[in-house]
Amino acid sequence: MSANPDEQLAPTPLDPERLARKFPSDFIWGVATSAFQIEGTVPGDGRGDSIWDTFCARPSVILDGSDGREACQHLTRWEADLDLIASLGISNYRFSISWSRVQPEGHGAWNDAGLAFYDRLVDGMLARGIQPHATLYHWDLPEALQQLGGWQSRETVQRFVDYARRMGQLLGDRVATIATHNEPWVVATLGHQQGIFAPGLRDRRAAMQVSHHLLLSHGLSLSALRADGVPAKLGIVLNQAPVHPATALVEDRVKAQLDDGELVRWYMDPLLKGGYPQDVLDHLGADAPDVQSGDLEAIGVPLDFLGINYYTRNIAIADGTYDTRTSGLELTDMGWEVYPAGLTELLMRLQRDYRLPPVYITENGAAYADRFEGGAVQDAARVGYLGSHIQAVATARDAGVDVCGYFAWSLLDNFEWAHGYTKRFGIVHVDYATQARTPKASAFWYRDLLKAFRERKGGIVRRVQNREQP
Ligand code: IFM
Repeated sequence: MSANPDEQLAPTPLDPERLARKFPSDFIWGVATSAFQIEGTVPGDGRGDSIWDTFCARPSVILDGSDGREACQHLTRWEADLDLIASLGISNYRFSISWSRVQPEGHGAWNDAGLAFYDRLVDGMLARGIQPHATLYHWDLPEALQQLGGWQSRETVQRFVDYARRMGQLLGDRVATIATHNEPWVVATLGHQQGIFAPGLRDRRAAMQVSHHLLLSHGLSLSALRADGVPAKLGIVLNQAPVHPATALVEDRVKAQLDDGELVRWYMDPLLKGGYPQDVLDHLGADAPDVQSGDLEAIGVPLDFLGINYYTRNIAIADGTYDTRTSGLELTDMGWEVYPAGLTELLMRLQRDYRLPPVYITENGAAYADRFEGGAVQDAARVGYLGSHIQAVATARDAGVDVCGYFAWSLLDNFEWAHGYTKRFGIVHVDYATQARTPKASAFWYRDLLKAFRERKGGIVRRVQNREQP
């Protein structure tokens, strides 16, 4: 198998048996969701509002005017949802904990009903042979903390460490992994600079301070969880992509370098190289964050794993006019290019530039305008997307990148943030009127891949050998 990403532009075989043979026996396969996107609320459940509740209440910020109150009603349907995961032969489930469900104000009193929910959820997974993978923060800060300054305030860092430790006590000996943050770039940039996600600020200085506080809270939590003896593997999840200049013009190449700095190196460098990239600091000038003595050492604490979420490549163009519709590539319903070669390219680049811990692809998937017909969804495009990206992971592994697992995004159609319920990422269709779940063709294809993986003969048995622990 060639490690040349360009060769993946050719159509890839989707045959589950052929694909399954490309992965070692200890590779893990899963599906992912997040709390706000699926849980919904039940009156009297004791949960406090999060910044996403507040944000959704603003006019015109969510495409269909919806919010997270109904979502997939996972809060009451979680047992059937776990049965569904098990019935598809999926043995790893990545979920997130709603901070304001377990601690309504983000400090002070704990909500027993919320703690009990995650306690039962994790036991429910284990009873079904599903390994739990918990994420502590998937964007839903308790609104009460936002009122105190949110992630702009250094106080929130300590509140997060307290919350992480409580979750470590509750679940740390039963979950396989704990990720502190999901996609801190999104929280900082979309939430605080572009204002299109909660809390809806448009302030670059604030965004960069938030990014630093997110990373600091990650590092301090990891150290605290380790000091507490939590046995779960600990890490963080970043959204990453290769950034390609739209043209060979020097201004587009300069823009690509800067975009790469803000998306990839701004997060990877402090986590794995001990400092923020100088070119981005220079570009930010007075908007660079306040970094106190000892912060960078705290952020750089060793990771047990790094989660990478990949959906598409990024295109950089100095005048801001790039339109994916002119790319000639297949697009998903988000308007994102289907570009599996970018996943191989990204992984190989990270391997080259950093001493990586074991890597999991913690999210990968696609929204399509699925048609529910005759009681089924024939989502061949999603099967193609998943197959080509799983192949891209195999190619990166062959090139020596220690990718140990893959989680499809998402188990269920769900609340897609500013797009509301208009975009469907699930391998399982959700009828929001009835809450009926119907596995799509992609769910059956994934089930067949995992079955072939379990039963395969002559597959790879060794892991890649060149892992360098930090
Ligand atoms: O739905 C989101 C998820 O919450 C975070 N990563 C990207 C997904 C698709 O936009």
